[in-house]
Amino acid sequence: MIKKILVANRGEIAIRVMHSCREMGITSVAVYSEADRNSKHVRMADEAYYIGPSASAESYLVIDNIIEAAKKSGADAIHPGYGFLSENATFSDRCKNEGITFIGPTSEVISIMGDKISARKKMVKAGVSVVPGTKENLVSDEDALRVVKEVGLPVMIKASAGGGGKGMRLVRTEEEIIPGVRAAKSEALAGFGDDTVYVEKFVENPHHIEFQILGDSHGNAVHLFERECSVQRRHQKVVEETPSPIMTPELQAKMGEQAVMATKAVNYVGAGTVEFLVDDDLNYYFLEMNTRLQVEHPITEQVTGIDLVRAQIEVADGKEIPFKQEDLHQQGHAIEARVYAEDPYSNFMPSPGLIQNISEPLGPGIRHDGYVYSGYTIPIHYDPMISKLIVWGANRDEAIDRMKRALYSYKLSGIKTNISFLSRIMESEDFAKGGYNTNFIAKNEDFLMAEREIDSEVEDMAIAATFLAFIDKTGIGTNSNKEDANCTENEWKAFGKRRGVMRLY
Ligand code: MV4
Repeated sequence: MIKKILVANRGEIAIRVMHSCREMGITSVAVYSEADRNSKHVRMADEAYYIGPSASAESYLVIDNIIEAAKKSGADAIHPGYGFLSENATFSDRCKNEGITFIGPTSEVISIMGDKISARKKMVKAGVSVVPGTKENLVSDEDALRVVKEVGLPVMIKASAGGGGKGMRLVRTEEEIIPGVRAAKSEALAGFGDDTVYVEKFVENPHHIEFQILGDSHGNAVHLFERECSVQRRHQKVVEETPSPIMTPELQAKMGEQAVMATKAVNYVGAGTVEFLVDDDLNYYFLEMNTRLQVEHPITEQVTGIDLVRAQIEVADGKEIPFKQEDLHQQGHAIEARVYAEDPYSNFMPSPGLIQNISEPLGPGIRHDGYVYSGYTIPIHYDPMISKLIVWGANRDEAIDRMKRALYSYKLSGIKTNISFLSRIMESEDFAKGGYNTNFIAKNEDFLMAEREIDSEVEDMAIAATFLAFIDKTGIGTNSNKEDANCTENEWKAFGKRRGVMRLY
């Protein structure tokens, strides 16, 4: 029986995992790097172990250090969260050899799915619809020309060791084939130390729709419906929702069945995600399988009522999935918006630093999975995601309205965030209509980039409040500091913006 879990991660996901541990009466163990001494996941855990310098490569990615902490603490299981070592076959294997339960699939399954050619082969054999293309590695230029002709232009050249958009090349014309394959190969070699590439038919304007799956060690597998993840920027998801606005009962039944087939084909034990591309005619194609808990898992939890981390722990502990497919239903609608410490108006440059004040949204249907607090300094070393704002509504319109309210009341000062950009997504017509695809952000760039107009009355009040705060803080404009008495309104505004006072509305 699992009694003590080491969480080999940081930030919001470490905290999320610990919430389930606490509810299950399981002792939690945190690990932390130098930069994370004051992080919330360390305070929240029952125990914490230092694992090295701030750089992930010297701490969260060092298998020996994590195993050493697990041994010292007497943890009987390790939850890897997402990112870091979560899809590392060597780590899964090492845990097993050390007698520690890895909360995730076996190293064999991670390896199969990590190699995109082998994943495609496995899925074809299991009867899953994959993107038309080849199974083989392209070695020579002749290979490339022949195979691309077979598949038919346009095509995507992809790195077998890649995934998530890394090492991809779009080829539209015959002249581009050889340079495209060569470029993809050298990119793959530089990025992954492996120049194996394959060809897929290019799916125009696809929707990215993924299915949550769960498998146990007794041969059971279920899906927990889909997540629409087409709102992405540079292969980084920004907003996800479930159900997908383009889903139909028929399509859901077919894709869900395929996701379960994929799960059973590899005897998958744990929570995972089967990604599909879906075109405008609702043709769907297996893309890849993620063998971890995903960032966006909460929207599935909100509409199914299932605690996915609890389920992961139970199946890792050898138990059967405690529900059947026919017991699962989607109730209402959930949306997640990822809040990043970045400046959308300066090319989304990361903006780590001191959070002067955070006041997060509350109220019915709102879930906030975060880890930062007022006075916390976001380290430069890790992902700039601050939190995930998840809303639930009885239907899609209610969920969108709720997300707007949540975003408008989210106050975060000291650093730049993408909160106003997220608000614009919620306000956009294309999002409201719901038929958007992976081109959504590019297509709506002008609208999304226009900063929210601030209601002028509220702005006046904010300026007045800011002015008072400015005087209070600096003494400028008072008798004690006559010299600066003529400071301008813009200065107050700038001061207010830095303090987050302009976000009062
Ligand atoms: C594709 C594709 C079109 N056709 N494959 C990007 C991320 C990686 N997981 C696969 N990706 C794509 N693969 C074929 N055969 C278009 C994309 C793609 C994309 C996919 C999902 C979400 C956003 C995307 C943005 C650009 C391209």
